[in-house]
Amino acid sequence: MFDCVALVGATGAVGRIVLDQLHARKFPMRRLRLLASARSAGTKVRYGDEEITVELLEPSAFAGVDLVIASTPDEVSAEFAPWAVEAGAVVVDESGYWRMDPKVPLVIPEVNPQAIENHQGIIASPNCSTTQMVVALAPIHAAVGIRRVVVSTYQATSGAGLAGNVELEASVRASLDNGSHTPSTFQHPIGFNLIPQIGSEKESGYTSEEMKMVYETRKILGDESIAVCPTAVRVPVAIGHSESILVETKKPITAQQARELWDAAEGVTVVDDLDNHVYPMPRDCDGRDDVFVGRIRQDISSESGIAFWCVSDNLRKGAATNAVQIAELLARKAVASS
Ligand code: 2RA
Repeated sequence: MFDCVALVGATGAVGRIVLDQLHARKFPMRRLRLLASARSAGTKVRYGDEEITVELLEPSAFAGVDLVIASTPDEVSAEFAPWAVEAGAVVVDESGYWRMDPKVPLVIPEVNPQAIENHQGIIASPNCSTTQMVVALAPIHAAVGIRRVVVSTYQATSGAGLAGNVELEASVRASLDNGSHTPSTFQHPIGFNLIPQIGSEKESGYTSEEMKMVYETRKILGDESIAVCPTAVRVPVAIGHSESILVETKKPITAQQARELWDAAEGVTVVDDLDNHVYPMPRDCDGRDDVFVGRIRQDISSESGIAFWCVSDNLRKGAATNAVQIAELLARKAVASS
């Protein structure tokens, strides 16, 4: 049982779901505090039957806090996480700032829970597009080894926060009314459109979002030899990232064997009956915590590969749920060592 947990970023799209999850999963804590920038400090936020007033995020705010769960932009995390660690708290961080720091474990509880053992105060939760892919890849990698992954993403507008969904709605309405809407969150109008750019150019023509899928996948699976070729695309869907994934394996594997591995895997639900038009779709995965796989088939273009379709609620398993599950691992570890 934690004496005091602080949630940083409680008023954002992910923070709201972290609050719901802490309550729904009866997270073991005596007190919850909410911290945010001056813009949100003073706001009242509902937590179950309580109303909690958001306090200002400043160094002294972490006195007496055991655990921090944070969903903030990278630059905010860069500043506040050291304050929290200095005050003796453990930080579960959803931003991108700490993920590739060699001293920071990057954790998906179903995949590499053991990595939390080596934390030095900060534990990072992966990017949403990486998390769902790696949950699906992990059982295949453990069984037959993965050589290469080719992935195209279809990412929901909520990946860009509440502003992304406001912009989706405004853009769709403007298109229907034959009007125009000037985008501010995305590079182009997102209504009735697809935008093959998420993030900024990072290296060799790949974006920052795409390179996260390369580096984070290798770190979580603990295998620097895995080759990943990603294309990240923003689509006019509010919630639920989808991914078309082709995996080249070291040893051959049949579609049936892959299906059996996923059936047995924690956190994965197989939804796969093409004859009856059954496969995962964002509408059906919205509000659910699992990673859904379907359209499972052998790669007809190579000797050893599997192609599949993977969908998950980007705000849940892609962010809030994964962070709360990491916090639950820490809670179990604290009980085991007391
Ligand atoms: C996005 N992956 O969808 C990002 C959010 N972390 O924009």
